[in-house]
Amino acid sequence: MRYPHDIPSSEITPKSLYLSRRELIAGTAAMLAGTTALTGGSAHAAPLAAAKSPLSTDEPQTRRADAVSYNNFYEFGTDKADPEKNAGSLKTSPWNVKIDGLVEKPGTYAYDDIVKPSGLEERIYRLRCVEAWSMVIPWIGFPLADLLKRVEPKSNAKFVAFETLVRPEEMPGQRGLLQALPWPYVEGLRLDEAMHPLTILAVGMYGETLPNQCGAPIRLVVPWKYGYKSIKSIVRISLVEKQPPTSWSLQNPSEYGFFSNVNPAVDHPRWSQASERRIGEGTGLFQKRRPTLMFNGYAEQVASLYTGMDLRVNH
Ligand SMILES: Nc1nc2c(c(=O)[nH]1)N[C@H]1C(S)=C(S)[C@@H](COP(=O)(O)O)O[C@H]1N2
Ligand SMILES: [Mo]
Repeated sequence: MRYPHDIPSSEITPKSLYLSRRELIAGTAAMLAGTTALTGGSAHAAPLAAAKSPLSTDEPQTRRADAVSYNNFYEFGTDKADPEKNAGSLKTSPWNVKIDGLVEKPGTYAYDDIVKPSGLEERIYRLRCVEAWSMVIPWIGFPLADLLKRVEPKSNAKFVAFETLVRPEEMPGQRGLLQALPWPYVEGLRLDEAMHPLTILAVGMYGETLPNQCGAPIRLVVPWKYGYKSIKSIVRISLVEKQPPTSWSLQNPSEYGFFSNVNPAVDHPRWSQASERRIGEGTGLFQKRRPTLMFNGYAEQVASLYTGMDLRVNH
């Protein structure tokens, strides 16, 4: 069978069509209620203050309404509209993250103990999905390196493994017979990638805490890699010696490599990765495509991590 990830973007309903429909509905509902529409499984979205980071892109931002209604979060269903519909059931408080493996200070850390010691920053980053769409999102978070330094990786730690929550009672995509992925959703980075200043743990976007469908309460954002590396709703971070398994390469090893760096020269086996459509930019016949940039435009900052590697082999 085919999952949404297997479908080239040309086959996917133009976002603009269904978005205009649902915004019409949301807008009408809000008008009737006399309130502003702040929708989206985000019952608990609260304002979040953050300093502006100079590491941001100055490209125009994707509209919030688009960023919170067109999501990949298979724990809540495989359709782009499913996470917004279904993620309201996720309980994000209390939230603990287990940090274990090759660290001097392993433990189960409460959300506040992880987030509070770091100053939050707003970082406007591009997120580029392997399905060849992209968005520009004002994330709020802090460098993953800050957290890793606090738990003191041992010298034999070479990779960082991440895990998402497994809670079928709250995650409809984890129930039933036909499941899109093995759970938990897992991802990994090489330690130097994890320590890179562009790699952040995000706890908010658009000046508020993360809506559930975007990975509340804490998710990874690695802007030079395809979107699936940016694992959501993290409950475990392990420092390990060997390259850890990752969900998409478990599901389809021939199509998804470990590194997953955005690379216009390496096609997905069934479609090109040379160009992308920016969500919200032109619609239908007027849909624009823009050329995809090596490392999603972050080559200057990250290319040196891969010196001497053949990025076609290590894709
Ligand atoms: N736990 C979990 N994390 C996940 C996913 C998922 O299905 N489950 N999907 C990934 C994919 S394929 C993409 S493109 C991004 C999408 O992030 P967004 O919905 O905030 O745009 O989340 C990634 N993180
Ligand atoms: Mo994706």
